[in-house]
Amino acid sequence: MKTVYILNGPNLNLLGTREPEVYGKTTLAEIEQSCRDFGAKHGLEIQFLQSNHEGQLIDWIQDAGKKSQGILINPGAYTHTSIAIRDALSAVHVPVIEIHLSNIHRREQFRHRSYVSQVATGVICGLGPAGYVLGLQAFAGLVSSER
Ligand code: CA2
Repeated sequence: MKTVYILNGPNLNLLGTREPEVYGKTTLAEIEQSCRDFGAKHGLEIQFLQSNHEGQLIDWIQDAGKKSQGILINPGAYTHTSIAIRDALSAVHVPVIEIHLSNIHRREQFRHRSYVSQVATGVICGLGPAGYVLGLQAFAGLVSSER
């Protein structure tokens, strides 16, 4: 079975509990469930993880490089600040999809720059929780076309 790591960065554990006008009412647990449902139907094993810590995310990216066929990552605010996460993603030899719930290009200027996009295979943003499953759909194609 093919494995996809779905990594979530800082504060995404708060989804659905605060700022629903920006991020909606869906919780991260509900997003995880829809990813697991999709994975079960399409033969993907899902490793769904969230951390508020940069180093932990980097450790998981390195694990994913060894143990998975793809990474779907919402790096949260580290998107806009972390060269370390960018370098970790750059070092793995699996496709990477960057995802954001909100359209970062419609928001504050400081969110327009992503260090991750340059090393991502693709980027999904602004489509809310549905973006996660869309990312997995892309992976189902990307993964099977590469093996
Ligand atoms: O739109 C996205 O998915 C973001 O990655 C979310 C990050 C933000 O820093 C990025 O610019 C765009 C923030 C995640 C924080 O999520 C919260 C959820 C509820 C309440 C507070 C924060």
